[in-house]
Amino acid sequence: MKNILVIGATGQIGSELTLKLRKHYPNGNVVAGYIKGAEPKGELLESGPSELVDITNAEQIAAAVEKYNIDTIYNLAAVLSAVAEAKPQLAWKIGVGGLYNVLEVSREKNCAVFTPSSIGSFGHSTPKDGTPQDTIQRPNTIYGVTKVTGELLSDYYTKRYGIDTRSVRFPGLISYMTPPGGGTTDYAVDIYRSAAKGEKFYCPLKPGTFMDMMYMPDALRAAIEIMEADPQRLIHRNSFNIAAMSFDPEMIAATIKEFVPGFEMEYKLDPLRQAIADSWPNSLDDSCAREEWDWKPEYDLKKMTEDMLKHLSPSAKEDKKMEKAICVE
Ligand code: AKB
Repeated sequence: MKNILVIGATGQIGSELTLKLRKHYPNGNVVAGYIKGAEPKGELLESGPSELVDITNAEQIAAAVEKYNIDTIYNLAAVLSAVAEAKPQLAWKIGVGGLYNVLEVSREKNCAVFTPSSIGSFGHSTPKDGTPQDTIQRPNTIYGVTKVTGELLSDYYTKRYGIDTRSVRFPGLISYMTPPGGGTTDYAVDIYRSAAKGEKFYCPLKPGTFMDMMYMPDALRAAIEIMEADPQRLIHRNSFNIAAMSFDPEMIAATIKEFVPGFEMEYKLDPLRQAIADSWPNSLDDSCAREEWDWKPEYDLKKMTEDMLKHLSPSAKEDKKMEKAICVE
């Protein structure tokens, strides 16, 4: 039996991962940890327990772990890259102080811990193409600094205290259920929302800005598979490069046009996001994840585009409303 606490359960990853974990471990408790102002709603609220768990409050984490006999914590609390530049102190408090609280509770209560890292953990001095698993990590964003610190701190707790910590470096994540907030890669979500509404998209990044991206179903699978991986096979832990596709704004726009021929995009650059994107790799080499725990993505740009547009189309939204109406009758 698995008892899991998801911290940050109402965010872009958490809202989908919590539901997937509940289906994946039907005999366990998967607790949705949320903060004030971001309470779970709908299926997330109804399909399992939820608890107020602010990652900056170690007592709240410990109380939830105790109450539900938690053995695994998914730590998804983070301030994403662009917002973190406006609030560096908060980014550190949540990204590093919060992780420290999670690791300390896990040391006391013997929990396994998953904390995502990011392509943002790299910087200008990192090889840009086919970025290796083990390479230079000197990011110049506070988000990146918190991610590298998190990788090192997690590895330290494994070596020093035997805590089972594991992680993947997520690319930009693309999903339709819950919008992301404050990231540099978020344009690749916003573009689909504009296309589905028949609106022109104003792209904040310039042509030729390549970054790794991944569709949410692959990201969720990665988060579960890494935690289920045979520890004997793991040479690395914090954190594994994972990749699915790399594209620039021109490529995603062209792929959308295959499905929405009238789609239009214009460039309206955001200098902060451009500077961050320029410091990140173009594409990661994920061969260690493939070798050590059989990582393999299922979605490429075309398959993801088709699925995103299907779910965001006005008719899909109407179908969902109908389903809800039928459920409450
Ligand atoms: C961001 O853009 O900040 C995130 C990330 C790549 O970690 N999506």
